[in-house]
Amino acid sequence: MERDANARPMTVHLVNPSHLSFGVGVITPRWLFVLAAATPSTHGRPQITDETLEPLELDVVQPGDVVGIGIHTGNALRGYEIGTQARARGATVVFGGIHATLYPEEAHERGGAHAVVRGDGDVVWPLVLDHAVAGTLQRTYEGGRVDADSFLPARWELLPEGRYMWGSVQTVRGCPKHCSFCSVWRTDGQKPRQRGVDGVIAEIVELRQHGFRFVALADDNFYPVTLADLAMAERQKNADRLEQLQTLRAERFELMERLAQLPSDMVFFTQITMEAAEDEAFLDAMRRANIKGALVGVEAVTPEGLKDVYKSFNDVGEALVLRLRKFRDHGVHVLGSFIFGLPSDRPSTFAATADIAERAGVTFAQFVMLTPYPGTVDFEGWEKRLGEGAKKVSGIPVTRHWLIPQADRPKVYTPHPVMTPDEIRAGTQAVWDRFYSLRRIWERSRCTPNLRARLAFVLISKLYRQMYANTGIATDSARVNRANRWARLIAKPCRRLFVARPLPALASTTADA
Ligand code: B12
Ligand code: SF4
Repeated sequence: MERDANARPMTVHLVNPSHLSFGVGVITPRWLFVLAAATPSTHGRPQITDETLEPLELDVVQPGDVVGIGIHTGNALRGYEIGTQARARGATVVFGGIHATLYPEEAHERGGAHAVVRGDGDVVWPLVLDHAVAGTLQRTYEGGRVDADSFLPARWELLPEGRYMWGSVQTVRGCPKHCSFCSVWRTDGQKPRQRGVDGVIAEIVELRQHGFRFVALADDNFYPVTLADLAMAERQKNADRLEQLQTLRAERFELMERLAQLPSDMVFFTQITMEAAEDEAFLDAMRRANIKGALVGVEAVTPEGLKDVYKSFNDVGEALVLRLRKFRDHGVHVLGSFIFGLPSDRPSTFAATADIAERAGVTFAQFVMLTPYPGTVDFEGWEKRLGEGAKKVSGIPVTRHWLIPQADRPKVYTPHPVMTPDEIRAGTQAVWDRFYSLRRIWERSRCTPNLRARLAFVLISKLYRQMYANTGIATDSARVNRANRWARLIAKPCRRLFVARPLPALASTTADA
């Protein structure tokens, strides 16, 4: 049905669901501000709600409004709750994001969706809004994988004042690897879609103008072309491929040169494979560019563990320690990401992993429990194995674990050959406790230049642990609530450590400076 021309103008709401709100957010959820940029001005100023800050006030949603909800697997259930409530208030509900891309029907069945956008929203969103106004909405839209040239810059002027610690700018989407637990290479593709340098720099300059000194480069893999890839193309005498790879690599260096020209108080963080340790020129360019930290997917510290996850390009043992130290030697701090619960893990794996993390000098670490995420090779095998016999919790089969109410949701899903779920959970918790003990944090804080920075380091380490470990691993709700309260309390003072004086007059960098 077409909208009545005399009706009040509709409002476009964009909602990032979360069942936990911390008052302050660590990283800006980029999709909100990209979709805002894709919203034509004829539809007014989009209303943005990030529930990691505060829950959505439903009263703001009026009949005839459009509510766009972006979901990943972990927040899908809360997203469905919002969608159902918004639809009951007479709004048009549209879902998007990785989870809706994988399960569009679920958003219809459980989330009150009028429409679902699969894939990237940058190009297709204006069409969806036009159809919503005209009353001609389709059930599903294929946003596809848009070219890097079509990635929209985020509308940072819509950021709420003083709520986030880090800005986020994506420089490349997609990853050439094929890890078994990861959906990126299947949904975003294995061909790196690398954004032009000017667009990336313009966004970062804008964020610095607003007082953001810390920016997460929200990339899947900041090192999409390895030296081994170049050597292989040369060996195969594949001139086209070689040229393509060389261009991508050259653009990475160009980006880093431009980052290096920005105010020296800026700090960047990215995600990268440990292969970059082979490439000293790249690491040196990262240091000059103030890319001071990177999440490195270590995943496992044994050859069997790496085989489990199809990640044989990683190292183990002493070679692994040396590789990780290489980053640190080049001024790039590592946030090591480790997985527990792999089939080859044994009770001794927990301590062995903690040892390696410490010896390798990683500055931060996260220890996640193997979770079969939809869209991954692991998920498909697991779902098939369990079949109709999958155990049910609250009437929901564990193969749809994201639909189990948060309070009853188990923390471990993949059956393990020798450990019980409780053993895996307790082992993982113990490693978090060990790595983030005050004594160890204090030792690690030596990497900072002065006492003030050391204290800041301690605070941030504690916040990280509360936000990501206790709220995600603990099964007892008292512990989760305590962690949530703690995180709320320390998040505000932590934010102050990240912001800088706004520089409204900051100019962009130039290619030939
Ligand atoms: C940066 C990042 C992070 C950062 C920052 C998160 C943040 N606050 O933004 C950090 C490191 C904190 C993080 C944490 C985690 N992440 Co993460 N993250 C990413 C990453 C690399 C980029 C996200 C991003 O900013 N993209 C840029 C925006 C513009 O793209 P987008 O979000 O996809 O949105 C586009 C479309 O999806 C669509 N769209 C999105 N929403 C909507 C809504 C509507 C209405 C419409 C029309 C369209 C639409 O349009 C957008 C523009 O094209 C993605 C991978 C990826 N390539 O997206 C993983 C990814 C989202 N993360 C993932 C995971 C698993 C996690 C963790 C659970 C990891 C962990 N074990 O701890 C946590 C969860 C934290 C949490 N509770 O949210 C998975 C999600 C898989 C899944 N099925 O849910 C992804 C896909 C990576 C992967 N390995 O598979 N992550
Ligand atoms: S885990 Fe990292 S390296 Fe592996 S496919 Fe995903 S993004 Fe690429």
